[in-house]
Amino acid sequence: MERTLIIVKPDAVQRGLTGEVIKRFEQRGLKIVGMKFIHMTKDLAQKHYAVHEGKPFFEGLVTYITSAPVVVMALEGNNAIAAARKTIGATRPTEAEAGTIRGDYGMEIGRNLVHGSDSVENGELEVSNFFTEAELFSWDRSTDPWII
Ligand code: RTP
Ligand code: MG
Repeated sequence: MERTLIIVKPDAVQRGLTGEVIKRFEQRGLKIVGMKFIHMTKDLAQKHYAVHEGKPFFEGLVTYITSAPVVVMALEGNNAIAAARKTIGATRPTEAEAGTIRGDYGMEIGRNLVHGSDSVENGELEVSNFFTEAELFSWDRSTDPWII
């Protein structure tokens, strides 16, 4: 069972799209195992996006993601990484398919609404960077046998 870290980025929160974004993951069948509303510190943002350090967009990316509160979620499911990234759409919203979050609501690469982990390893690492064990919950969707 994979875990992915989702961030509902500041632009999505400020545009009132938080519920819409959460709804899409929930309806897809991904299970919420952790969720909270936080204002990311610069340290956490630099750690989260460390792989992009030194790139021309890095400073702007850190400024954007720390500019206002975000919703962070740990989602669980079979192939959760790939499923979430399909639901999110391509990094550049103008290249994202209609029907994806970025394809339906985005226009700018620097304001692309949502983050999802890009590998199983990064999913585990990112979830542990944002959540303590006590903030993560294991629970059964016993009323719905169709989604595992
Ligand atoms: P994310 O990590 O935020 O989920 O996005 P991603 O995997 O689709 O894209 P990634 O390559 O990891 O880039 C991280 C974020 O950096 C910004 N970016 N700007 N101006 C540019 O060329 C550029 N490239 C990337 C985007 O906001 C992207 O989400
Ligand atoms: Mg990424």
